[in-house]
Amino acid sequence: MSFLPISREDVKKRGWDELDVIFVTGDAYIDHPSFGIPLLARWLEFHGFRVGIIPQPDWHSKDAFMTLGAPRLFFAVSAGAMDSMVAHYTPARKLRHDDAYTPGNRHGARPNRATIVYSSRLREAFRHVPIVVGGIEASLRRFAHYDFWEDKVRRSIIFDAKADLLIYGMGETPMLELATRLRNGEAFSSITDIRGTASFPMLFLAMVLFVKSPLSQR
Ligand code: B12
Repeated sequence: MSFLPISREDVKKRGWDELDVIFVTGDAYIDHPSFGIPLLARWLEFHGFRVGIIPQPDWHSKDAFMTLGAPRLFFAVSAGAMDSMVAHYTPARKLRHDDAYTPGNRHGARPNRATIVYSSRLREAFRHVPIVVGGIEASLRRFAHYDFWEDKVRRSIIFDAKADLLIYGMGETPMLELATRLRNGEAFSSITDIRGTASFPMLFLAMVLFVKSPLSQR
């Protein structure tokens, strides 16, 4: 079985002119089912979707995020198998000097808070293409949450990432439903009812209701 496309040449070799879903990840592309991104990409491929992966893009500009063009359905973004802050620092806030999910065990191939950084670059490159975030970094930050690194409560990551949808926990079922419904012609903005997802409008509404409620005055 050949690797999934990571370049335009790979896309052409498969006889495709565009991709349906493009994954962006903070890990190297390791084609093994113990890694969430390749697992989900293979899962969509199995169901007939054309998928590609951009592993560990250089986040200093939008160029690396444009290597596969714009996907027909959406970008799927993850910091990797581990939270990027956990990958970079020990609980004592000391810098880790290696990274097991980077070739050569090298440190520094992903940014801090990679989900936010990658999504922002994608927004810069493709303003109107939907962005779905997932994996452990996004899942644990789906609502307002205590952030150990800044010692403060931060809002849902969906706002900082400027993403359209957040899939939390295991991604297989919600992602397949999302891709299938989009393929069948539903508009992205109307899909707010998939179990295991949190959408931008719903979270925004929840935030406004909370701010106006007596609970927030305590
Ligand atoms: C197996 C495992 C290990 C193994 C890894 C073996 C290997 N080579 O893969 C070993 C024992 C080596 C290990 C080590 C460590 N681990 Co560990 N490990 C796990 C464990 C138990 C399972 C991870 C796994 O393989 N999952 C299977 C994959 C397929 O699932 P997944 O990555 O979660 O992906 C799913 C979803 O997240 C989602 N998804 C993923 N990506 C995306 C992307 C999008 C766009 C979407 C929509 C969805 C999505 O869909 C996927 C499929 O359902 C988890 C706990 C857990 N139950 O998840 C901890 C866990 C990942 N480990 C953790 C930690 C802290 C560590 C260590 C740092 C511990 C230490 N102090 O040394 C080290 C770091 C290793 C390193 N990289 O250097 C933490 C990470 C915490 C965090 N906030 O990031 C976890 C969550 C445990 C915990 N609760 O504390 N670990």
